[in-house]
Amino acid sequence: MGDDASSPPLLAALDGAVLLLTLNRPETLNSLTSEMLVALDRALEEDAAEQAVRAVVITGSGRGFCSGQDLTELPGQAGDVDVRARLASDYLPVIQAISTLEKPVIAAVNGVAAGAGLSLALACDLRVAAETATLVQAFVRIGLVPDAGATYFLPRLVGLGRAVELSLLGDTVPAAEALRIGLVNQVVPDAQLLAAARELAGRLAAGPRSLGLTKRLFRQSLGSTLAAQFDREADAQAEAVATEDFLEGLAAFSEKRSPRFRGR
Ligand code: T3D
Repeated sequence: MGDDASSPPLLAALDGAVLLLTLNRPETLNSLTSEMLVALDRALEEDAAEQAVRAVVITGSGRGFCSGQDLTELPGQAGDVDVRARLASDYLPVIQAISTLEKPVIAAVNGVAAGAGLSLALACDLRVAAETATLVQAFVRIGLVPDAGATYFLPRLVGLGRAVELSLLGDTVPAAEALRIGLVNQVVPDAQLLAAARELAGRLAAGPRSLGLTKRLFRQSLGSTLAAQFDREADAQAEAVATEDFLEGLAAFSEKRSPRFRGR
């Protein structure tokens, strides 16, 4: 299941202005194969770039969100695979695509997010978790280092001390604890996860073009100085004031009504 034509490794569905991407290898808790990563990259670079799409939700089918790299594809078991090449060719494009897409991307963490599966969730803009979901920096358990952007995003989300602790110990973090330490933004009852993620995505999808510019600014700020950020904010604001959405925002304010943003 998950790898033949009748059951592709990634499902994509458009729900209004929200693109729902479902990792679809439930028998291995949606472990990441090259085929799945290529499909995910294509969906993020092409489908998500469509004008009609204004927010993206990534989730998993079955009881897991994503168990990370498919261990049956690792070197030693599946031939002499070059890990550097695989990370550069399969993982980096996906993580970059999420990060640079100027539309909100939400991870709906329905079950365990482990290893690079957690990295995938960390790269998203917001994380909504089911109350029985768990998150684990699983790399240490098999003698690897955190990868797929985990050492970049994790300390920025939870602080260096907590990031090191989670990565050295590899302990399972329940959803409630993940919420407490800022690893996820929201925890909801399992049965309400997709509805909650869709509602949040729908709200963001109805937002102005400036959401994408805001995302860009925060991404740039991570390695920036205050002075450089002032410049970038000014550039982005110059773009924002030139949008139809800004005019609509002003009109709605003066007419005392809710704005109808169109994402441009
Ligand atoms: O070269 C490179 O690309 C390096 C890059 C590395 C990036 C990484 O992501 S490294 C980390 C890889 N992920 C892991 O190490 C996690 C492995 N999985 C687990 O530790 C556990 O499965 C979980 C903690 C995620 C969940 O545990 P549990 O008890 O809920 O489920 P389970 O019974 O262990 O798993 C269910 C099935 O999924 C099972 O198959 P079976 O026995 O029913 O036939 C299990 O083997 C399979 N599965 C789970 N994770 C993976 C997997 N199969 C392949 N690859 C997996 N990652």
